[in-house]
Amino acid sequence: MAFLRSSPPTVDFTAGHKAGQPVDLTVQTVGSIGFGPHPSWVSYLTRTPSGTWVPTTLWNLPAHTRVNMTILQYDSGSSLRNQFLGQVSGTAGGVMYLNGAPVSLVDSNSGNGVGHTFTVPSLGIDVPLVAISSNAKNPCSAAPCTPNFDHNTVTFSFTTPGPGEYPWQCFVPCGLGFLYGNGGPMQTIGFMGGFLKVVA
Ligand SMILES: [Cu+2]
Repeated sequence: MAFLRSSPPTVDFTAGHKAGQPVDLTVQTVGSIGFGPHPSWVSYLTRTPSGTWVPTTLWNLPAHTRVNMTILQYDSGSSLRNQFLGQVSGTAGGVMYLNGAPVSLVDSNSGNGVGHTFTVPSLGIDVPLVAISSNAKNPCSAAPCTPNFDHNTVTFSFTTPGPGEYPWQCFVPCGLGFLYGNGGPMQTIGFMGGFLKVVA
């Protein structure tokens, strides 16, 4: 019951924010978190403004503000079930940068496939996170992962809307061992989904 009642912390990106200034938001995706109540679960983690990695997917963000997002993607992947999710959408310029190169569409049936997506349905944001090879020489096995492990760096920007709570989630059924991959971490806040808590 303690677990059921508990909620992951919210990382605050509004403290000290000056109007008109962008917010830098860095997260990582890992194939297994390696600690806590579900060490084998796939997860996102968030880097706080002071540089600490926290297993959470909840963020306070200022309204009408550009968010410069970096996603460090340490997981392997597969083909998307719905190819529509391979289209980058809702980001500045309609692009993401994959290890520095602009990308607007990912064909997950070629290459390493897609590990996870960062998707905010109500804002039309979708970013497919290209996977590392399933034969990667130096995969990370427990979070927080450090950049010396194999990963892809995905960067993009978007602008927050007015105040409200906007759910986001991964749309890859990445909950291995659960029915159709959609249970466990896919249904648990702090792992493969969370909220943008946009405040005025
Ligand atoms: Cu996922």
